[in-house]
Amino acid sequence: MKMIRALLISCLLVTPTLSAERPNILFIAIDDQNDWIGHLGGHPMAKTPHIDKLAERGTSFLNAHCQSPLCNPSRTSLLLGLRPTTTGIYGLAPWFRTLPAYRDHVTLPQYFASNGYLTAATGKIYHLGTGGPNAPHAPREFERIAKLGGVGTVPLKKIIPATPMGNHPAMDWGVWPLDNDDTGKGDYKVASWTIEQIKSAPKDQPFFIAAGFFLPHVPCYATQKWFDLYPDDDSILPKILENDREDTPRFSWYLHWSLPEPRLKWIKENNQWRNLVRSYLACTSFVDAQVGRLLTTLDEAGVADNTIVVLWGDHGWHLGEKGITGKNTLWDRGTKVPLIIAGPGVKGGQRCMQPAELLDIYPTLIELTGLPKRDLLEGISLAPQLRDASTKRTRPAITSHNQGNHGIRSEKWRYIRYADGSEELYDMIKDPNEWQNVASFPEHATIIAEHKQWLPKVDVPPAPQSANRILTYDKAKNQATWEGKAIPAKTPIPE
Ligand SMILES: [Ca+2]
Ligand SMILES: [Ca+2]
Repeated sequence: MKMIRALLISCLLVTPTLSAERPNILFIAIDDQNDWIGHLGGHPMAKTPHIDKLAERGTSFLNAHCQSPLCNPSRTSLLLGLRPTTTGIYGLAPWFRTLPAYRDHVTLPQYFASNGYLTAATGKIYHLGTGGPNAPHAPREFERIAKLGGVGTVPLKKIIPATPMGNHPAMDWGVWPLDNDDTGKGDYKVASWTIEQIKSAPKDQPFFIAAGFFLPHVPCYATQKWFDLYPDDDSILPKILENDREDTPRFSWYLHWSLPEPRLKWIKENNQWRNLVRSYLACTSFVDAQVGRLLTTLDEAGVADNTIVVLWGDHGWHLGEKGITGKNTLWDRGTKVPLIIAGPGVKGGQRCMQPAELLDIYPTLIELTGLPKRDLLEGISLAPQLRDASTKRTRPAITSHNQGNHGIRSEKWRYIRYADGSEELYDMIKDPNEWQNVASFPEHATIIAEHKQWLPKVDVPPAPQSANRILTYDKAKNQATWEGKAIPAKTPIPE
């Protein structure tokens, strides 16, 4: 009997981390958030004290990039652990569960649920919030969900003048609501529900709780107090180069050929540039405050030391740079995202300059929590960088926007190759704004050859039912097609 007890005790001692001892995960997504975050330095005036504090106690990746510069494909890639070039999901549709190959694919939260975690989510985690329709009897994306989020209260009519390409209702920004009350905003409610989930989480089970914030996605409305953080003059505008697109290929325009997001020309002519920039920054600061509410709750609930916090944005956003507003580009402004990881197993106060991908989050969380490894994930765990930020990563960050168009971002360079073979190359140390395309300089031939090796080997056409922001290219006919309509070769670029 004694021997059996001794055996039992020794078994217990070597048993891998018991489920209840595994760290919790707080998973925070911010929609359309570029690197205009205080410590990331994308905008010198950006005020995000709570996100910066999170970065201080964790590791922040200053060279992190999405796998696709658009909501649905970026989020699908992160949550499946697969590149858009593998799944063929490049547009706002389809919802991946409608494709037979991914109907039963175990997503990141499902993997944690199947390993003993309580999973809960609200707001925008998937492009369809907390998930879309699942196959009968298939597990949901999260066990507990609340359909909250989005912009929340909106004015009766748009604040800004009618915008080109159909005056889309989302193309709006400014001070709203006027009574300075934030509690009617979708993101405020997302934070409040998440706080309740953290407080009421069982003590004998680890949690994976996800909060998906909508702002600063358009329409970017914020109350006056967030605007007051920023000067109402032109010092707020990002630095741009006039005629910056003179040295970018015509094909670069095809990636955002015809969209409701206004071009810089319209923004300037309608005196909306400063308003848009301030609105975006005001929304960023408001969301930062909601992140702060969540972090305070971790402390108050006594779980901060045993919770891994991951904060990420799904892609960047242009606010006049390269003559446009919005997403759908392969430059840093369109691909670079905040990515911060803090908590057990992560060294604090680190800034990592190594290229990182949102795709890496899935394997990273598996490694940090000690769950069994999963095959077929295309990301690479960031755990080595979370211990020592200077640890080299051989693979650059790769972003794809529809089949054949890829951006390759290494520590020093950005290389872009479009489906028609046209190219861009930027020296990101000397030219961080990507103003001078040096792809045609003979001395860079070796650099281009090195980066070309990383173009995806698997690069499938759009999946069935693909729609919205789909670009295809017929090489034999040299014909590009945007959202089902052929783009005539010499037609002027839409303004
Ligand atoms: Ca987005
Ligand atoms: Ca240029």
